[in-house]
Amino acid sequence: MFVFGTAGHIDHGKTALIYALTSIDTDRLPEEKERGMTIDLGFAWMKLPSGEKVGIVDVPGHENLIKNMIAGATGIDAVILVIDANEGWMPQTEEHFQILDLLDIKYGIIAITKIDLVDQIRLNIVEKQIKERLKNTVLFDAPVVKVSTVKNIGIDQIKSTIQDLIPRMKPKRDIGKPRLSIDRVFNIKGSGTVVTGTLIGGTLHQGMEVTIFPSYKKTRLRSLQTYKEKTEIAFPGSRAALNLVGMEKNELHRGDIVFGTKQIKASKNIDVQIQLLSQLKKYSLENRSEVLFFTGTKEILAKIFLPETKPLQSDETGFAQLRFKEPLATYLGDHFILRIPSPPKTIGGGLIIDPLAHKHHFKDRDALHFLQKRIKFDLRELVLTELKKNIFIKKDNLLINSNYADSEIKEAVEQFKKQGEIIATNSWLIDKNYWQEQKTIFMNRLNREYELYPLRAGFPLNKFQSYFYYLKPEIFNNLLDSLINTDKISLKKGIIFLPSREPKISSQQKILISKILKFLNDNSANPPNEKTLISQIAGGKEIIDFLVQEGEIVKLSDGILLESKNYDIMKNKLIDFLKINGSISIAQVRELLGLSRKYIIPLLNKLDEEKITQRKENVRILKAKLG
Ligand SMILES: Nc1nc2c(ncn2[C@@H]2O[C@H](COP(=O)(O)OP(=O)(O)OP(=O)(O)O)[C@@H](O)[C@H]2O)c(=O)[nH]1
Ligand SMILES: [Mg+2]
Repeated sequence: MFVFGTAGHIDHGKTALIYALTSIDTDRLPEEKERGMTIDLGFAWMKLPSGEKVGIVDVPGHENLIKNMIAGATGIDAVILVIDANEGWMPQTEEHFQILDLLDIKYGIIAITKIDLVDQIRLNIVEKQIKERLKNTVLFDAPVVKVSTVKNIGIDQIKSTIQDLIPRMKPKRDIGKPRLSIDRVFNIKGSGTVVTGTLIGGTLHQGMEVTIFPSYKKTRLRSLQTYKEKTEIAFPGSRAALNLVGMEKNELHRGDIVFGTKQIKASKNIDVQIQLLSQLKKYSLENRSEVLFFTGTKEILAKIFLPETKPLQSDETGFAQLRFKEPLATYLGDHFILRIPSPPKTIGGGLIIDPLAHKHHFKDRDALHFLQKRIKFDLRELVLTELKKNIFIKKDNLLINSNYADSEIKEAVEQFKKQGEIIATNSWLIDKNYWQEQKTIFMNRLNREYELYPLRAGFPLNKFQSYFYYLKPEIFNNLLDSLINTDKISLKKGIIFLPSREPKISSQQKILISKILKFLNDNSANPPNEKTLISQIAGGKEIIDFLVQEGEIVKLSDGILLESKNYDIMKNKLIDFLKINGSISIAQVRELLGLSRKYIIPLLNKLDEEKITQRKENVRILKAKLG
């Protein structure tokens, strides 16, 4: 499926040639008829001798209508460059030619028209002139066909030349990401709203759900046509007309995009490489200047940010960030054209290198290195730079706005994973250096905790979860696993510790520990509170904290301390009671445990806190499902 586009100066016979080839008059507007010139894009198609169909986009030649020409030229595979034998190479022949070059249209046919009006000598001169201009360009070897639509000369030859060209052309790829930049919107009585465009990136089929950008409205394809024929499926590279369910004409515009993919990402900043035209006179592209940006069928104002303060000169190539007032959904590798409004002229074009760029000023040299690495469009390099930029990214989002298939991206990622260059969790990909950094931060934090609390064996996991608040839980858990699996840390009962770490307890402290435990044991019916205990045992505070941490003692509200085994005994008695009786009152607790009232409330509160019991009016019932 290929689309050819016309190009050339006003009145050189583009529309007449397309009519001669296809019997379709692409000048359909009344104003076009009246003025005898093409104003907006025209669309036709033809069947080649082989039976294959090709689409044709006819563009206007008038210098004020260049923006329509650009919209028409963006989706084409090959050009029919039309040159009037009488007039030869004219200003818009040149401008169109430059635009085609910037859009990287590699294939074409040169049609010298109106040969009925010139003699052989003139024809030779024009042909020589054209060849001269095409030297060192991709179209130098393009076939030249001399035609007259009036005398029906060369028309069949154009057809056979198109036929011959096709096997040499590279078809548009199907990467499973269909998108169609809208070039026309109209209403068909009885059917509703129809949009047309050149489909790229994937197939569209009848009944499929699509999303319109920038409105993000979802709609369904009621029906599709390619080359005026109803079809169930449209392939990349074909001209397609889409009948959209439930969309009004005024909700859709040229420049909007129909996406067949579910996920659309857009940005107000894109990073690009700009190529300024070599023929620019007295023009340089200043930092922070405003230009007209064209991509797909979209036209929008862009503000330019250059890495250097000095402007970009004619014929120079340079990186830049472009900023827009509204987000654009472009893809890595998409082409664009730049123009200035006054005096109106095309100044250059280029390639999109980062369609989802962060706002930056190139002050950070990394931004420039990033672009330098990507300009080769090597997928492996793109994967690595993308990850480095994002640090971590959802697997499905890696290079989502690119002209690569998911399977190609996955394959590159797999290789890097094997080499340890990329860290992957279930749904995330993480930059290797960043991952290493996080591990170091984790270990430093842990060591710091030991410095602050040398007596503690370890530290609660949730403390670390809050240190790493900026990591997605899935990533944090993977970090943890990775540290555990490499024996850097241990995790037991929600406590993180260094495997090598023994609590540093002096013999002095050991004496204190047994003193405290004995005290608690002796006073189990009348447990002390923390304050009294500390006042009786010098240096007790640190030891009590340590024992609580170690789970040797339990601290109730009001600072009441119980030996853990004592607490467990009471807890089990209560549970057994509740299993049989369903509920327990305070008086029943006192009877069951032989505890005085002042301990009962804190004890029950602790059990509530542990989600073993819960309060119901004046009694406690079991909350936990206990086997
Ligand atoms: N004598 C002669 N006249 C031609 C030939 N082809 C086109 N013309 C005339 O040239 C004029 C312009 O032709 P179009 O086909 O409208 O030119 P165009 O390139 O489409 O013009 P724009 O779309 O406005 O850029 C018309 O009056 C045509 O009849 C030809 O082969 N011989
Ligand atoms: Mg025309």
